[in-house]
Amino acid sequence: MRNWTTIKEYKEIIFDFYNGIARITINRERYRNAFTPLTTAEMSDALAICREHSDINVVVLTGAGDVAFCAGGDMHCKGKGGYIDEGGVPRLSVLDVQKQIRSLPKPVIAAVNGYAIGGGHVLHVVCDLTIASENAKFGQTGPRVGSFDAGFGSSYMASVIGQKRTREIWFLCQQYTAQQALDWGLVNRVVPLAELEDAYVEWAEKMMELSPLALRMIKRGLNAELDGQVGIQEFAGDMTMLYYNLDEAHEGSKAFLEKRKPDFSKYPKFP
Ligand code: S0N
Repeated sequence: MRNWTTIKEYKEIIFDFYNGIARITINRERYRNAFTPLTTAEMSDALAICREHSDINVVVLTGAGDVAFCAGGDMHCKGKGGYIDEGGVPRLSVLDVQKQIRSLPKPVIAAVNGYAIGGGHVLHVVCDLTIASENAKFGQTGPRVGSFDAGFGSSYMASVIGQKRTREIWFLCQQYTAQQALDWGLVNRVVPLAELEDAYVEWAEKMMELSPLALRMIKRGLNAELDGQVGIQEFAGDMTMLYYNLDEAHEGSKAFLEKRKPDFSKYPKFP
């Protein structure tokens, strides 16, 4: 038994912490952890905290209970223009959560503890690593229930498992077992449900022994290849952050403030 402590109280997610790991648990077991606009707003808030806090090294995304990871958008909220929030505004805010997961400069593990369906399936796809329990089931249902995700839910999935398999998942709307998902490279590892927490804590702790900056740059590079100008912007942002750690970067601004010509000649130019 690990002692997870609450980071912040929410209504539809649990956000807790253990030994450098922040865990976001979608807490709507009654509806197979389908997300509402409030759930996604809370997830966005929690992910922003994960970005800011330097004592958080790895993030885990999972679902409450032992039946579902996430069954996608809550169809009770679906209205004209999106999922209707408490103020009556239609939203597609799970897309913001997807972007936050991909741009978070820390590894995100999806711990899939049951059904990962529809928008819930896409959530695990955009995570860096997926560990599934043996009872997990995977699939898209959009074309059956009147929705689709032609963004990361299709194009990024295709870069993970290939075009043919992605088309099969979307065009047939079938469910796949954890073993099938492992065979396709859709998940990294399958464990008994009772061992899921041990498995993601073990992987998180392994990653925490490695250079966080190295992992961050690898994530940025893998994203940049697929994300065009946005990916390059994020990659370049991190390069600028590193550059600002060099004396060379400060010579320019120091010279400006001292009203002299900058002297960059003393800084190394490696071949
Ligand atoms: C997950 C399934 C297979 C589980 O089956 P099981 O174990 O037999 O349970 P059920 O009896 O079916 O369910 C238990 C209760 O939970 C309710 N429920 C389940 N899923 C949902 C849901 N998605 N919305 C609302 N309620 C849900 C059931 O109704 C049941 O309630 P009661 O007891 O009152 O009958 C099975 O439940 C299943 O197939 N669920 C539906 C899964 C599905 O089709 N999900 C897709 C939903 N749509 C999306 O995710 C769209 C994607 C999307 O949202 C998006 C896409 C692009 C851009 C933006 C967005 C965005 O959302 O923002």
